Amino acid sequence: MEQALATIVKPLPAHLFTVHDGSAEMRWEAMAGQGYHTPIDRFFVRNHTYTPRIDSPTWRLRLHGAGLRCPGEYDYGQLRAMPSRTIDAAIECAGNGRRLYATQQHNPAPGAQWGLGAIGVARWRGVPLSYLLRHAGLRPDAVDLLPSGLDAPFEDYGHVRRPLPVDKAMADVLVAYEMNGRPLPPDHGFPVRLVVPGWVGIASIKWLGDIEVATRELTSPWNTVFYRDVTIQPVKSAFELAWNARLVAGRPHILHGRSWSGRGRIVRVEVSVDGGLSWRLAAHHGPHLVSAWLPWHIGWTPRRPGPYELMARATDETGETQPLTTPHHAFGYHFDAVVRHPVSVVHG
Ligand SMILES: Nc1nc2c(c(=O)[nH]1)N[C@H]1C(S)=C(S)[C@@H](COP(=O)(O)O)O[C@H]1N2
Ligand SMILES: [Mo]
Repeated sequence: MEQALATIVKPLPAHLFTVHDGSAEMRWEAMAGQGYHTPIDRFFVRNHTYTPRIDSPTWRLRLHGAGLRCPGEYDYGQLRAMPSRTIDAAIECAGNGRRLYATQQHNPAPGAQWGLGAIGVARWRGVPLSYLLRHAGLRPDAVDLLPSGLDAPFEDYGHVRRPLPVDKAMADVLVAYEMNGRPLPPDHGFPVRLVVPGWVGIASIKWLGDIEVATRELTSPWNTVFYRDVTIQPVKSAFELAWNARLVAGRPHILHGRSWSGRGRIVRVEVSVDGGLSWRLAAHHGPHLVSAWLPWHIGWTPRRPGPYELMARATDETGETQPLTTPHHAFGYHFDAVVRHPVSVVHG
């Protein structure tokens, strides 16, 4: 539990999480048998420094900059009294799957060696950012926002902050204060975070303290040094199984998984149990939401014991399909290739 003391507040039991430096990845087997949403006790945490403890009665959200006619401050009660919206949306780190550049493409990328567990889907409730911006008198010549976090500055780069174009801000971004029906937990941004559907996780600034609204394009180290040229999350899939899971030969199994894309709904998922020689369509179940994931399943009765590689390949509504290999990325972002998930089939 020492690492939890250092950076993350919630418990990080080894059957739910793998810890990387100050961050914690969900184990995919922890989604087996769960409902549509990722429970908070297993939702991944990505912190640049550590989870701050913020006191909601004294907290304020400051809106300022040349793009607003009525800059000002909002307290927690004011935000909670405004019209709210609820959305089911994924938050996924741009570096999710980074380890696979090394293990599957023999070309490691530096950074936290996430497997596929740096994603979660939650039910978020809060104030539409569009409502708040109109309330603060958004000017027609506003171009970019700069939402900034209240966590400790990261190295010499200052507070975690990343420009957000006004068009996206007005489209579907939420200033969220609830996650899965409860106040945001400290690790996920209490009292308030942004939820930016479909975009790289860094856009969803936690522990929101202020938003500058500018009439020119803005930059920060989080779009010039880190997470440069990554915006919308590509299509990916995962099995709800442990890495190297053991399955008994000669018995019917139902393989469960989920697929998602920042570009839109998933329309097709194919599964191969023979290293990609043949593919079968998986069956869909559960909601089919634009900013979240599609749960699916497929039957499999492995006949012979031995090592196998399970593969799942999804296609989204824009026609984008997961490739078998993906171009290398120096920072290890956007690993979207079909993942070869090893399992061992054992005698019953
Ligand atoms: N203020 C602040 N916001 C932040 C971060 C951070 O370290 N500080 N990490 C970002 C990154 S890189 C990701 S992937 C998501 C992770 O959200 P989660 O920890 O709630 O899963 O939060 C983003 N928002
Ligand atoms: Mo991230």
